[in-house]
Amino acid sequence: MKRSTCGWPWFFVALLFAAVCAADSEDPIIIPTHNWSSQVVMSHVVGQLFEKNGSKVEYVKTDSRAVYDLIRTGEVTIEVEVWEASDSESFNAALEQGGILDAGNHDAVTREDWWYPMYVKEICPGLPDWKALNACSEKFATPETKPKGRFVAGPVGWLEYDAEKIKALDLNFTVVNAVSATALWAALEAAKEKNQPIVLFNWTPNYIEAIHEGEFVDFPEYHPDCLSDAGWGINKDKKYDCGGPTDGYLKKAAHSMMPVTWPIAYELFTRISFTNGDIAHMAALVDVDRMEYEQAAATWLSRNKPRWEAWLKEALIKEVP
Ligand code: TMO
Repeated sequence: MKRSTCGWPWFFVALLFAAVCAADSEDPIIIPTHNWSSQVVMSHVVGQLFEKNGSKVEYVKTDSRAVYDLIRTGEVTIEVEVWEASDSESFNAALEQGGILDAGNHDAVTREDWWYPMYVKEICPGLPDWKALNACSEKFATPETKPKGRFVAGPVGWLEYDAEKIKALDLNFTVVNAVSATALWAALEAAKEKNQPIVLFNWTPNYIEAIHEGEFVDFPEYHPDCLSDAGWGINKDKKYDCGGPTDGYLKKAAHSMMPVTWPIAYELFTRISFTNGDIAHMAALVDVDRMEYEQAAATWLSRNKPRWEAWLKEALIKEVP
C-alpha cells in the first residue's frame, strides 16, 4: 500500500507539490526495544519522528543480540543503537550474511568495559591499569566467588566475552551477571554504601557518570582482530585479550529493503544523529526523572525541535527533488 506524503503545513509550496509524488509504505516500521534506558527512549524518539513523517510505527521487545537476524529477515526494520563493543560481532556477522544495512554513525563516541567507583582506587592501588586487579582480586571476592574476585557483568545478552577475556588475560576473577541494568546499579549502590571494592560493567554515554565518579579499567588496547584472531595480542593462543574500544562507534542499522519500502523514512533515519549528551539526557529522563519511555521521548523532542526539523526537511528534499 502506498500513500502520498502531502500536508506539511510548515513547508513552502514547491516542496509540498513535490512531496505529493513521494511514497512511503503504509505498513508499520517495526522498531525493536531492549533492556537499557537510552535505547528504549531513543527508539521512541526515532519512532515519533517517523510518525511526524506520516509513517506507522510498532515497537517489539527483543534481545539485543538476536535483533540483527530479525533485521536481516525483515521481522524488525531498524536498530537505533549498535554499540561497537557489545554488538560489532553480531552486526558484522549479519552484514556478511546480507539483508542488513549500515545506516550510519551517531555523533556519540562510546565505551563499554569494566568500571569502578573512584574510592576503589585507594583500596586497589595501581588502578586503572588492569595489571593491578590480580594483586587485589581477593578484595573483590564475595561468598559466591571467593577466592576469586567478582566482576559484576550486565545481563546475559549484552557484551558476552568477559569470561573469555578473564581467561585470556589470566585474571583471578569470576563473572556474575546482573539480571538487569537496575540490578547493576543496585550492586554499585550497595558496595558504595559500605565502601566495599566493586568492579562492574558500565558504559558511556549513560546517565550514571553524572551521579557516580568512577573510571574504566585500562586493559590492553582494543583492535578488531582481538575478537577474531587468537594470535593477536599479548596472549598468542586466545582471543579477547584486550579491553573494549575506548572511542567506539554507535551505529544505526536497517533492513536492506527499508530504502525501497520507506524511502523518506530511510533518508530521515540516515540523518538522525545523537551526541553523548543527547544519550545521557535520554537515559536520565527515565532513570532519574522516572518518566515513561514515550513521555521521555516526547520531552527530548520538545527540547530539541530545530535539530529534528532539519533532519525531516533534508530527508524530504533529498528524496523528493
Ligand atoms: C549494552 N550497553 C549499551 C548497555 O552497554
